[in-house]
Amino acid sequence: MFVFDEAHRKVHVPEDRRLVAILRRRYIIWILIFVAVPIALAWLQVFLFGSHSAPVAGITASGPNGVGRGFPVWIRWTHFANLFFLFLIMRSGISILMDHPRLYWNNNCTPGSDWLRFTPIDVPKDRMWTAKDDARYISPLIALPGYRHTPGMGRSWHFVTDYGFILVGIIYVAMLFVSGQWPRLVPTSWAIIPYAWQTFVQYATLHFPTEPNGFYAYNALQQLSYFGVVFIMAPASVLTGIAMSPAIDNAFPWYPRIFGGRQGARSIHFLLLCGYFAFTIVHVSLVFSTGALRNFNHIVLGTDDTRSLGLILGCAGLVIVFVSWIIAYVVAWKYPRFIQRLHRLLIFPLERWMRSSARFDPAERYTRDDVSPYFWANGKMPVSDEWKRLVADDFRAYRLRVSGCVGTPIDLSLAEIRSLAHDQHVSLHHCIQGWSGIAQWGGISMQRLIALVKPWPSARVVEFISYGEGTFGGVYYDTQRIEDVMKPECLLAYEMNDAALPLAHGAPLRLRVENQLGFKMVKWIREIRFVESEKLLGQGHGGVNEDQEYFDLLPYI
Ligand SMILES: Nc1nc2c(c(=O)[nH]1)N[C@H]1C(S)=C(S)[C@@H](COP(=O)(O)O)O[C@H]1N2
Ligand SMILES: [Mo]
Repeated sequence: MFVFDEAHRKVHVPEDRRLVAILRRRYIIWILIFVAVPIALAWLQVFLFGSHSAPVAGITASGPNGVGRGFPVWIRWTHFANLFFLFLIMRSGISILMDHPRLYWNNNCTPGSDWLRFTPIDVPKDRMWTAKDDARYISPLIALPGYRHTPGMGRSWHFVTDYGFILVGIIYVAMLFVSGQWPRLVPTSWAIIPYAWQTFVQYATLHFPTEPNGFYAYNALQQLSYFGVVFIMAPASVLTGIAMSPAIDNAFPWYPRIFGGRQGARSIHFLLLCGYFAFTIVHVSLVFSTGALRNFNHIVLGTDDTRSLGLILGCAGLVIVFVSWIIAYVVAWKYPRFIQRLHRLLIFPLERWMRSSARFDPAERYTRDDVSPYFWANGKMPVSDEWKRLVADDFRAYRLRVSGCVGTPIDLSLAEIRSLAHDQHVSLHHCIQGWSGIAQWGGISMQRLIALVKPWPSARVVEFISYGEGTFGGVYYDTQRIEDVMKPECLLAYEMNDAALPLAHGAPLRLRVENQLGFKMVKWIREIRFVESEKLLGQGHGGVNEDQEYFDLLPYI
């Protein structure tokens, strides 16, 4: 196991490691209805009409090309590759989920409005309780990279393996159609529904249906569930994943609404995880209970016999999958920079395109009525004496310095900044941890500030330096590319929901940059500097979170 230093142990291995799942009663009832009612109906049907063993089999055997090709090599390898990637994705997804262990159907994430949570803690009302305080511990046996508050590495792994999953999916579906094997999965007649029901009745009443030989065709329920996983669940996972992107949501507000908003998409994304998990359990149980040797030979060797070679090689494949989890764990903790860089490399073309295309400019038009009643606060309040003096004096002595590679450095009081401009917008905030919230922000747009200071052409990056500290100490700072701060809605905010910016939310000044994740929006800004490259700052990765926690440099997604 990996050994942490003191600071990391406090964050990643807390004393309180309780993990509970609390589902609202209403949803327990819904689940019972969804599970129990069909089972009850199945029993009722058998009780009233007796059990029928037909007609469960074989409707897939009569596809247009006739089926009977068995499992060619591409099915067998994509099956394995899919298993390999899907499990890494599920494991890293669980790490990310635990960083905000609550699921909602509303964009606001108001405590108490969660439909499911994985924490025993009710959000305290009498003291500050940040989203980071709320993160839960998860064992690295279950999640990648596991422990508490590891969303940076979790995301890098999740995204790197996403490419594998999507590529395998595209190859598989393309081959399915090219080879004419698609009638195995795609129903061609509505008759499949009553057939699938009959099959379900048999399973539900503990009668195993007569199986068609799975090498050539599936029973109706099996076909429908494979169809569902490949053609509904997998695309839905990708689409709901995209709906959690700050750049997409603030450029195309209609898109997350398809899924019931940003948190609806997140909840569905989670339910799909549950779906894959449930599918895997049922699938594996049936593989073993309906002739393990033959089934393994089908999918591993592509032969229809009962040698034991398929089972042996199949188990070796499972060992490879298992070893991949251990390797992923070691890489996450020993070589996190490698996986952070790989993620950056893979996503860079997409990010560069999103940055350069005006289509992805934040354009969200929420209204004052949409503002969230509760807005999670995050991060560590500054503790320095300098800061405390400023607060005591209500920021009258505050000066914002803007300097570096600029033609006209400036040094302004808060009153001067307020008198310069009052730009305003209502936007949906996305934290890397998974929560969101809508607020109205007022301040001076970065476009105006840039016009004032006239950066040199060599200045490519803007550094925002805070009075506060990072999770593991050191000054909290982050950077933006000039192109991004020139986009609409990028503000230095001094107001939130028409009132002076509250201390917890970054007084006297904080950045708003609506096409990116929350950690880029430095609060309690002390100073702004224009520089040539983020590589010159800190450890060179673009911000305190990027340096210490392996967050992404350009989190548009
Ligand atoms: N100085 C400083 N700024 C910070 C942080 C921090 O820890 N310190 N946290 C960031 C994160 S992770 C988020 S999600 C937003 C949260 O803003 P809020 O507290 O107003 O919700 O602030 C960002 N700015
Ligand atoms: Mo965040």
